[in-house]
Amino acid sequence: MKLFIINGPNLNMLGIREKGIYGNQDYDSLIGYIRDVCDDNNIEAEFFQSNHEGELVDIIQSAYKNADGIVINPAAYTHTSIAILDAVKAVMLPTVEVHISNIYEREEFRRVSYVSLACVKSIYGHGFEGYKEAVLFLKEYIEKAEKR
Ligand code: CA2
Repeated sequence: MKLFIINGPNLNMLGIREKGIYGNQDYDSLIGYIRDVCDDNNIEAEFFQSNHEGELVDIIQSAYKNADGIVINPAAYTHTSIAILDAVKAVMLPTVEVHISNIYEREEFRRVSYVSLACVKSIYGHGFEGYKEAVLFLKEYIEKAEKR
């Protein structure tokens, strides 16, 4: 089973500022953490991070025929991007949205998530652990779908 793990703008800046919201671990620690979860569960993972909306659309499109599922934190594009929503709809792969912070307990503008409309699950406010939950959820979801 292969998953694409996609992170959006500014997540490469984790651990540098806003530690109260996103914690003090950096982006490389996040990737290391998810990689360990995937290795322990026999899941192949490919990691992507981009600060550019169109590039994120290209990455999502490239998951078509190259991955069994997607874990995505579109970061600020969560709240604005119909292009990312449409790309996730287009590839028709089970996709889980993850947010490190609880987007429903912050500013009003963060309460809208376009991408959630195309996701089988949304996880928010669980820190890095949310990515683990997303990976394990997708593993079970994809295995169940394969048996049908
Ligand atoms: O909680 C999340 O995971 C977010 O997707 C993170 C985004 C934010 O725009 C979303 O509303 C919620 C921000 C990504 C990281 O931003 C940083 C800002 C300053 C310092 C370090 C990272």
